[in-house]
Order: sequence, then C-alpha cells, then structure tokens
Amino acid sequence: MRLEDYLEGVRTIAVSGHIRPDGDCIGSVLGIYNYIRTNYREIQIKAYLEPIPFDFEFLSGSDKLIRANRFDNTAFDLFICCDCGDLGRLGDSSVYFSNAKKTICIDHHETNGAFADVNYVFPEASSTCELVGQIIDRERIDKKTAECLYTGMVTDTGLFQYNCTHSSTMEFAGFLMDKGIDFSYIVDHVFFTKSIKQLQMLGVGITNSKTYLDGRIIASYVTADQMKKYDAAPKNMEGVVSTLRSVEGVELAFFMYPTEDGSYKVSSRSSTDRVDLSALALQYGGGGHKRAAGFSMDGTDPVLMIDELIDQVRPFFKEEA
Ligand SMILES: [Mn+2]
Repeated sequence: MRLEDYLEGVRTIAVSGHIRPDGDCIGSVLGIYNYIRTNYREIQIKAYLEPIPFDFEFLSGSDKLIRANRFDNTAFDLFICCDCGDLGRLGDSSVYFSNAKKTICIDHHETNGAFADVNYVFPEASSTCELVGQIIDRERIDKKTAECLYTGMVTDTGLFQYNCTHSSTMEFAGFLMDKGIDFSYIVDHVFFTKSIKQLQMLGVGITNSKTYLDGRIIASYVTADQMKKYDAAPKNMEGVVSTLRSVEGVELAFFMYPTEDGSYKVSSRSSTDRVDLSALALQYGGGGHKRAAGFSMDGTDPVLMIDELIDQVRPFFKEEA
C-alpha cells in the first residue's frame, strides 16, 4: 500500500491515535503530520491527540496537536488512525473517524479488528512508525518526520531489544539516522532521563514487589497514599514494570497503581510467549500486545488483585512448575 494513492483529490486530513498516547502513537501521528505538511502543502492536515507526556514535546509539530472535540462535526476527506486497535481507544477523535469520507488505519496491535475502510495492520511489526515508513515515500522523508518515526520505533522496541525488532526495523532506523537526526539525544531523552517523581515511584514499586511461582512472576503496586506522599501522577509510573521484568529468572511482571476513577491500572510485560498478555488484557477490557499489555481492574486491595492475576496465569506455568 502507498499512502499517496489515497491522497488524490483529498483536501483535508485528520490524523489521530489512541488515548493516553505513547511514543509510537505520538511518533506515527506527528510523523504523518510532518510528512504531509512538507510534501503536500495544498492539503490541510490536523493532528488530534490527548495531551502527550513531556518527554515527547521535543518532536516537531507537538505544539500543533489539538484535543478532539466530540461535538465537532467536521467531515474530513481522509481520517488516518495510527497505533489504535479499536474505535473506543480513539477517544473523542472517533467523531472525526465517523464523519470522514474515507478512513485508513495503520497499526500493529494483535487485537485490531480492521475497523477502518483501509487497514494496514501487521501485528508482527515492531511499531506503527515502522509501518508508516513502508507506505510513505522514503525519499521524501525530512528530518522532522525522521525524528518522529525513529522515536516511535525506539519506544515500542524498548531500544531495539524486544523480539518485535526485525532486521527491517534496524534497516529503517539506519535510513532515518542518515537523515541527520540526533539519535543520541532521542534515546537519552526518551529512555534514560527520569523525573525525580518517576525515580521515587520506581523505588516504591521495587520495595513493594513480590515474586510468585518460584520467582518466574513478579508483581508490585503503588497505593494511593504512596502516590500522595510523593505527589506522583500516573505519568510518573513509566518504566516501573520493565524494571520489575528485568529481575533474573522472571518471565512475567505485573505492576498496578490507582487511577482517578477509583480503579487500578495494570501494566504487564513478559519475556516469553507463555501467556498471551493481549488476550488477558482483553478479558479486562484492555488491550496491547502478546508480551506487553495494559488494562484496568476494579478493587481496593492491590494484593488481592495481584492474587487474582496470578490465578489467571498459573495454568500456563503448570507443566513445569
Ligand atoms: Mn505501537
């Protein structure tokens, strides 16, 4: 598929991604935004996303992101949906999806239900950003677009570490490097620079952690009181679950923290395919990938909720346990 084939006669585009946008979502939305702005000056494009984490504000176009207004009935010629597996996850920008003359979805979520007119969906792909790189004209990628796409690939592959990283990923990353992007800055800024609150939440998460099933699962939580003590917000929980997962012998990690609506947000990471985490997340109304998924649980006691999750995955560990 080539994006160009869908741009004939198109005068207005809306591009958007999932709620609580992550690096791949932001990178793909802004990558397309910058690419269209650079190469198709006659097309009017608007990019809709919920507020993005501070870490990604260095990306070109981030100051042009607009929050969707669900009472706005603008009918765009084309709506491009990035990194989003279902309409519900589009949040308020689903109004533009519904009203658009044509819709395209570019995504790599296992749970994607092919809900757009045109679906460019490959669950085995490293990132939506890599998929964007396959449908746009590589020769016309400018530095701004390259920065966005590189950032998304780096975040979704955990610095080219996860098994969703393919030689095609490295090849495209190398191509983007040649566009003159500051890849050292991107990696340091997105991966290694932490806020003090993030560091403190990491400390609490590590302290509260406990292993299960002979150390093959690790789970932890942060309570509302602990968040209050450090004046921490959900955005300060970034990186806790992957640190838990890094413990020797651990295959599967769960981390949970309370959200404003009274439920707990659960993040899960696995280093194997033993448990399909996207399927587990789906049971709780969430989503994600086989080895990384998120969902919400209702309850007040995180220890009991962790017990429930351990019971859910225990059968998958049975044969060797
Ligand atoms: Mn993604």
